[in-house]
Amino acid sequence: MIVSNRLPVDRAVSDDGEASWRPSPGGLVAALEPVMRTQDGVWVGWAGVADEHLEPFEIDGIDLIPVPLSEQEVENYYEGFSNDTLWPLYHDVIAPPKFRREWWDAYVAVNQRFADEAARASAHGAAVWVHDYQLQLVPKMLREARPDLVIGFFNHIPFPPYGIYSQLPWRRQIIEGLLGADVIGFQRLADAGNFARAVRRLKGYDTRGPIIEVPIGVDDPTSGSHRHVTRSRQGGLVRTVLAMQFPISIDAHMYEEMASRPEIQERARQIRQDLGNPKTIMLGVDRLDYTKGIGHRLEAFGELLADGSISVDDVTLVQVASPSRERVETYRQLRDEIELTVGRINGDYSSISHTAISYLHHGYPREEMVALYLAADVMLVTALRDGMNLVAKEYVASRVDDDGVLILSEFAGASDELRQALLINPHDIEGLKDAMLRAISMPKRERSRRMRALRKRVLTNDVARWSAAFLDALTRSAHGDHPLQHPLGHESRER
Ligand code: GDG
Repeated sequence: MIVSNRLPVDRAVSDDGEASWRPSPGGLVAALEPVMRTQDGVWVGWAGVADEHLEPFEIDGIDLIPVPLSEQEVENYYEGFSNDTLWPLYHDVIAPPKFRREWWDAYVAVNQRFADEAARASAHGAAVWVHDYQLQLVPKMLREARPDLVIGFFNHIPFPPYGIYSQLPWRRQIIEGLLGADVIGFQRLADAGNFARAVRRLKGYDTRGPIIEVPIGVDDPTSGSHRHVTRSRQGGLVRTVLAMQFPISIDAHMYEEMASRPEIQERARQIRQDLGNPKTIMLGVDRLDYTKGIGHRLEAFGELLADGSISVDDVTLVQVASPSRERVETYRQLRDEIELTVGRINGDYSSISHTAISYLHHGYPREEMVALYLAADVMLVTALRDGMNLVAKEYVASRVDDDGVLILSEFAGASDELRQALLINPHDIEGLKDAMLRAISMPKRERSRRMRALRKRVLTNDVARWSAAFLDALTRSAHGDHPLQHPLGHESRER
């Protein structure tokens, strides 16, 4: 069973007013769709429409169980606590997090509803995989209701350093909520380390590498299960929880297959032609989010035009900024800032025949995204903080021609693996400009060499491997066997 804030569907209304459901795009969905289709799964989540009670339904072979949310809960639990408290806090307070007690109350109530729904619908001894920062209290609530379940949790976004995390007025409750899981997955080693530190500081529990020892009877009073109960060095009974990195990936073969289709390659040529066949096309693809560093990238690009290092005759930037969280004020402000900057740069440097920046505030079909990836000579991923960043991996998987240069922020989780990219610090505008110029003039041989190495990595560590590794750790944990060695072959944390 999967439990996530959103079910992997969107409601579509046809011209004659008929409503139906279609699979929706997005990071989590892109990652789990292939797993669920092959594993006879049940998915618990919100269908994305407030104030409606929906019966369970099926889509593409996956059973979906909708959890209802009222309009007020969407405001307080989702837009408020999840996206205006936790999101900025967990992304290094790039924007100031707001701490509102009524948002927290809604977060607790909604987490309880998700836990109740999952407890009701899961078979005896089932494995339940809870996802992301919106549902951090669910593992504990679920364990209390159903001690027979094996519970996994995966955090798709970073887990912040303790100095930042400790600002959260409800920092203890969240840690206790997460510790209800048997396995807690993070994107990066550093995230797992930050979590272990928070556990030590707030709860005083012992951690040994990725193993956390939770004293029995303190946080686990109702557990009738004696799975992985051992004796601690101090002699008390403890439950062990595994908290470590499971870097997420993509369905790389699907991107490869799409990029090999003649009609998508033709569309890529068409895009190049429509842009006036410039020497270099740079591309950014992001949800319009302040964590993605879109402003920093525009600043660097604008300065290169201003100082004459590049000209609109030769280089153009395509920025897809898909609409996101538009009811949250910080996101509205961001949109205004980005669009002001794009307007200024285009006003100053575009000519009648060449546009400096093609700014597209739309969502596109996946086929069009792949065509854009194929058309782009340089891909810009300049996140200020990002759990992983799937776009970087999608670009690489799509480059079946072994060409193209990836500029990648070291603050994105993907930079742990994609070492052959041009790694940058997005705050260092000079460094970013240098990387852009280097990418533009990189010889074909070096581009191919780097891209081949990147592709090998992404095609090997794909999403199937990610979910298999997580589920393997979860299954082993059900048998009281916590692996100390990372299943993907990464080294375990030093003790
Ligand atoms: C979170 C974490 C982590 C975007 N615009 C369109 C579109 N997309 C797709 C991309 C990609 C996905 O959405 C975005 O994934 P990212 O990983 O880049 O970023 P987040 O949305 O912030 O995701 C992140 C991820 O969860 C998974 O764990 O990597 O760090 O923040 O797949 O292609 N897809 C389509 N049209 C668009 O316009 N079809």
